[in-house]
Amino acid sequence: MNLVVIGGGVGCARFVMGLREHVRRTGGRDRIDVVVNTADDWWVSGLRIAPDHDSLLYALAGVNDLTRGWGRADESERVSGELAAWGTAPAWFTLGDLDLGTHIARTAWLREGLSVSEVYRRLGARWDLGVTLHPATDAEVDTHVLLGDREPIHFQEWWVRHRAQLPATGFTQQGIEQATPSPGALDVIAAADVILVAPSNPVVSVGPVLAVPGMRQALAAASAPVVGVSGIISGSVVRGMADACLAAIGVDTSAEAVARHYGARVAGGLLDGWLVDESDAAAAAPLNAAGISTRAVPLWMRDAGTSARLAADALELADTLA
Ligand code: FO1
Repeated sequence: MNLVVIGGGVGCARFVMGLREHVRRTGGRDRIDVVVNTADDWWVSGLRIAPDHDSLLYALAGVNDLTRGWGRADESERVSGELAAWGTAPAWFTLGDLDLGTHIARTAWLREGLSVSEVYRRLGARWDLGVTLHPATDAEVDTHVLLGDREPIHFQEWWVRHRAQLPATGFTQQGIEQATPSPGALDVIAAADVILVAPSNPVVSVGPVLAVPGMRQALAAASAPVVGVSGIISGSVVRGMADACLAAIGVDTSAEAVARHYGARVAGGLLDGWLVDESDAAAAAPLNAAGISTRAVPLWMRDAGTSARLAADALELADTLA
């Protein structure tokens, strides 16, 4: 089967690794494509940083820093100190030496005129990922955070420098009106047998993918069922600061509220199905009534086994909806 995942960042990486493990355990005949959020991306010291992509790339390649959740394992930071000394990169944004290798290669290819899609292909070709990564769009659509009467700031500054503690009133992706979905994203969505929405940040990782003009239409027109996985368990985010993002757009931090935020496909929204943790089983009845077929399963991804089990649960729900 053709399996497509929408998302980006650490939660998506864990989920995709679980899906890859499930595919391997069941004969390895299924194809996995990921439509990756690019709105986290940022220009620093003349280099293009792509956090949601690089978290997936490094995790699937097995070279990721397991504790921080971003960047490379066995990292050093000699160059980062120099960039801070020259003042071309903020001291609060750590760029590891190995990580800089990726940013330099990516920027070199972009300067040669390659598309982001082509850059993804070249970066992924170095390792046997078992998964194909596609940018949601080849256009630059950086998320900026609205801060009421203050000037908006880039998402990375809000997230890293201010730890999402500056009260935000909203998020915009600059330039998104001119963006179109990447050719790869449209192709894999149209050919999908199942579309899975990863337990990523609904606002700054999944939201910007859906905000690309034409993306919602492509997903609505797809013949595949669309099943999402909650990144919130018992009212708390599993990791990251999605609660600050959800609060900024007036959505409660709950598995039920996020599903309603995505909307039922039968009512013009995104979801046919939704997985919540067993501790949130009470959300199933109201969401089923709203047209989102909801199941309560263990959502914690602790290791390859639990992640593969979660992926299998999502595919089983999709199978009932196909
Ligand atoms: N997150 C931090 O909290 N501190 C950092 O210094 C930092 C550097 C960094 C460098 C490259 C990269 O790809 C990601 C990096 N991140 C850092 C993570 C990143 O800011 C966020 O995890 C994502 O953008 C959120 O989805």
